[in-house]
Amino acid sequence: MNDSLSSSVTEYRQNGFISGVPALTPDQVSDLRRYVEQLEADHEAGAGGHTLGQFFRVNGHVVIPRLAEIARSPVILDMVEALLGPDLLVWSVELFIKEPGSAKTVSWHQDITYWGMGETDDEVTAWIALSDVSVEAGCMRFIPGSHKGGVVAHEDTFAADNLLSRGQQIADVREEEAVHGPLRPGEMSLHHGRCFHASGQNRSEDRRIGLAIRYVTPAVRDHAPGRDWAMPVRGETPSGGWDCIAGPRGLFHPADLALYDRILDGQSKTLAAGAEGQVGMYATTTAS
Ligand SMILES: O=C(O)CCC(=O)C(=O)O
Repeated sequence: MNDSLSSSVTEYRQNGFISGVPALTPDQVSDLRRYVEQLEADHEAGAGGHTLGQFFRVNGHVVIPRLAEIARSPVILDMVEALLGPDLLVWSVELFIKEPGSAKTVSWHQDITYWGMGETDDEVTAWIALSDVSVEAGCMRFIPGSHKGGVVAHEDTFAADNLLSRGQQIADVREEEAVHGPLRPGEMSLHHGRCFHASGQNRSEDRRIGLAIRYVTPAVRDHAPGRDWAMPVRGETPSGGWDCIAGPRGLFHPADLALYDRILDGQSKTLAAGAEGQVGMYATTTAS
């Protein structure tokens, strides 16, 4: 591992996040943004009974080839491998979009609270900026070191302007310790599944667009309940635990849409078990 990678790993272990890591070139990022916005123009109604917003909300990599392809980018995988080891799978790909001037925010939360993965260290989110994600545009804020404790209590607020569909939030956060993670287009941050994080309103004049890729290792399924699905992207394909998927056959291919529904159904059951009967995390949300 080179020096810069190894100091990023040290920082991640200490703080539970790192920010400002190069992920996509200027050409790649403008190409990807154009692609996402063309999808919005051409396929807003979605497919297979789901809106495009639903596919953006969770598991977009199952039905949108381009999102699966980005999750296989060697530059991103090299960073993730340094954090999680050589065997990697993609659990979900999601878009977090805040329109200019919109009131949407994300409350303080820990990602893995409802994911049926226990308190694992073997999950990380790579969040890639497709626009200028400045403080003004509502970049993420993190509480350094918060991943070192367990999963804490969250309450569901179902607040209309919260991009998390149950509006789950941690009641007791020492906001004064928060660190902003602004990103230029093409940069990424990586955060641990137990790291407290949140984001504010987009007060800039451009859309604020982030692509979140959730990576896991085979070990996440060792003691996890129910079934779960993931797409192997590097190293050994697990022989058990995960239901492995290959990636989309084409944009909104009927077989992938059927798989999407099976995954949503299975994951909802896991979420229900992990959340003591509360479901609905994967309901379609509007991100404007
Ligand atoms: O985009 C945001 O502001 C929040 C994203 C987030 O919570 C996540 O990727 O886990």
